[in-house]
Amino acid sequence: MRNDHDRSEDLYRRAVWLMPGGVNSPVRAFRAVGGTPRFIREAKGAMITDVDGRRYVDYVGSWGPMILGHADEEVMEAIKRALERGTSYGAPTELEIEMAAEIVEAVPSVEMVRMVNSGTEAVMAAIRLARGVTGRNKIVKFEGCYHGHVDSLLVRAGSGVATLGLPDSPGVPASLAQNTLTVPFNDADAVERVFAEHRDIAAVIVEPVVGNMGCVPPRPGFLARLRDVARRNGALLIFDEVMTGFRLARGGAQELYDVTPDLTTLGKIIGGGLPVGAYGGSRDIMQYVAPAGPVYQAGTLAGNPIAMTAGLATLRRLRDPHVYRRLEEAGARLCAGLVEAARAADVPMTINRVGSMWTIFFTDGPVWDWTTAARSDRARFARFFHAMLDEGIYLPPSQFEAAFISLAHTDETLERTVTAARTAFASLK
Ligand code: HOZ
Repeated sequence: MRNDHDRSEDLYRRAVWLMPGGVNSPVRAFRAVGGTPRFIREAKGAMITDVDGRRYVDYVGSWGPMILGHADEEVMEAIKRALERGTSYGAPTELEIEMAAEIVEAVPSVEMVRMVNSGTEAVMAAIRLARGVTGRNKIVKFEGCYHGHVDSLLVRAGSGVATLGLPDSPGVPASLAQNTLTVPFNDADAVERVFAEHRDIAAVIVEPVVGNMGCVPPRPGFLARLRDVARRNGALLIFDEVMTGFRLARGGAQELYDVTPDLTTLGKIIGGGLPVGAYGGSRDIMQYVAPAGPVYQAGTLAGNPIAMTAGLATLRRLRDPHVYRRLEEAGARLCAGLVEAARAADVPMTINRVGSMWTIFFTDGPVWDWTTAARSDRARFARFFHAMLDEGIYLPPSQFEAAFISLAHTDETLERTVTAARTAFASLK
C-alpha cells in the first residue's frame, strides 16, 4: 500500500541515484531523524507545500533567509521587474552601491563591504583578509560553531557535521587544520589561555548567537571579553552574522549585544532568498581587499542584479523597528506555549531562544556550549520532529540547527504550532 508521501518517496529514490545522499546540502536529507525528506513544490507566507500536496507551517525558512515569509509580494514583484533587464552583467551596477549603503547604514562595525555568493564564501574571504592584514596564520573557533564548509573551519563544526556525527572532514589537509584552534563556546577564559599559548593568531571567529548547534546564546559579557582579548593580542574579531545579521536586530547581534567586531560576515537574509553573502569591516581593513589592496578575492556573479534586487527589497522592509518587536513578541509567545505544552506532557526539555531563533533540546539542564547541547536526547528529538511533521509543522530536521520565525507567522500559526506540540510531546511518553 502506498502512503501519502508517494511522490516524495519516488523523487527521493531518483535523487539518491543522481546526487550524493539525494540532496545538494546534507542537512536536508533527514539522515538524523530518519524517513524520507519532503520534496517541496511551493511556499507562501509561513507555509510550505510538498509535492504530495501536504502543507506545513515552516520553521526552516530556507535556513534563515525568509524573514518576510515565502514569496513575499513586494520581493517577487521587484525580482520580476529586475529579470526584464537581464540576469547578470559582470560589470558594476547601481544596485550594488545601494546594497552596500544599506548594509553600511545598518551594521555598526561595517564601513565598507564586498558582496559574494554565499555565507561560506564570505567567511573564507574574511579569514584570508584577517590573515593578510595581521600576517598571522592561526584562527580560533568555537566547538559546535559552523562557518560554512570552509576548509580550515570544518574542525569540531556544528550544523550538518554535528548532525551526521562526522569526524573533522577528510579532504582538509592536516597542515590547514593545525592552524585552527578550538575552544568551548561561552568560555572566555579558554580563549585567554589559547592566546597565552600561541603567538600566531590572526583572528577569533564566532557566531555571536550560535545557530549551528541549535540556538545557543552568548552568556552575559562573553562577546565583550572576546572583543577585549582579541584587541589586546593584536588579532581580529570576526562575527559570523550569516544567520543573525538583520534577524536579531537590523544591525545584527553586534547591535543587540553592543559589541563591535573587526569583520562581519553576512548571508541569508541579505539575499532575500537568492544566493548571496557579504563581508565587511572598517575602511582601514577593507582597503586590503583587491583591487584596492593585495588580498585577492573575486566572483563572476558577485553582486548579481537579481540577488541584489531581492536583498534590497527585503532589507528596506526591515528598516521598520516594529519588525523586530513583532519577531521578539512572536518568539516569546511561541516558546512560552511550547514550554507549557512540554510541562503538561511531563517531558523534560530546555528551550533556547534569542528573538526569532529558537531550539528545543531534550535535556533538563541549560545548554550553553557544545558539551551541553550534545547531551540532548537525539532519538527523542527525532520522534518529536516526526510527530510535529505529522501535525503539519516543519522543523529543522536536526537537533543542531536553529528554527526560525518569520513575519508571516501570525498568532494563529503560532497557536497552531503549540497545539501540534501538545500532541507531539504527549506521543513521546
Ligand atoms: N546550518 C546551515 C546553514 N548555516 C544549514 C543549511 C545547510 O547547510 O544546507
